[in-house]
Amino acid sequence: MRYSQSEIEQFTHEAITRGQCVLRGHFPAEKLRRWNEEFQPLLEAHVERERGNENRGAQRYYVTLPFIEPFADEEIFCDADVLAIVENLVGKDFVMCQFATDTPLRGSDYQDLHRDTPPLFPEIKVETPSFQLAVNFPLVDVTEENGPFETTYGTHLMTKEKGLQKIEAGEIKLEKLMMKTGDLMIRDVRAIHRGTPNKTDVPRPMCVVGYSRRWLFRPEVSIRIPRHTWESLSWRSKHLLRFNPRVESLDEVDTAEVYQSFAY
Ligand SMILES: O=C(O)CCC(=O)C(=O)O
Repeated sequence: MRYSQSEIEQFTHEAITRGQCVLRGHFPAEKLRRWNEEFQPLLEAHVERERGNENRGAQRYYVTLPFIEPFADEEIFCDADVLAIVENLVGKDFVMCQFATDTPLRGSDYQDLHRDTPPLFPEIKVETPSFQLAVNFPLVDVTEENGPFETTYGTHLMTKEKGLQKIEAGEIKLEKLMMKTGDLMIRDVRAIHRGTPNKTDVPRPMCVVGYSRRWLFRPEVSIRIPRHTWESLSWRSKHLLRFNPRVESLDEVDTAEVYQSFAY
């Protein structure tokens, strides 16, 4: 591990109180640049297939990553520091439920402010500790121009209405997150956020690895694991991925995105 126990606790504290923490320069940037090259044809094919479906906003695409090389890489989704913080936040035996990308292209716009999940108990208007996390990392450097993720601190702990009121009143600020390739963010997906416009000709893919409490089922984001990938995984990865469907090969799988309703 790169971080000491007390540093892991600091990151955990930050994520609990602010809704997110950022680990700078944690993943190998060169590897992620190779991912970006491999990702471009997948993005192009997806844009072609989904033409006319702009449910996340104009020129903004959600693409699930195939769970094969180079993406099915334990150095990324099974990173010891990340998993230690994730376990502190969502408990022992948590699961990995999502492995995808969000990419704004030129022509994208500001999204509405949103969360990625509803609260667990909307009836009582009280937010619980974390139950659903996203680990986000970009495949290119994020700048002012190419659509930085905009987020707010502390809004995961209040109702969405309260959070929006505080943002409106200027009591809580929207913060643009500049991230270099290799930086990663661990966030509670209830923190109110939005995508911003990419004003360049270069796509800005942001990977998202989702981790949930062990009892939470999110059918819209399952990861299909080809048998030969499954057989190569460590015990720890198999445990993380234990509830995801296994398939003989990805050729037989319908790759149409079913994760359409994304904003709460
Ligand atoms: O990657 C981004 O810029 C944010 C996208 C987002 O929040 C979403 O589509 O739910």
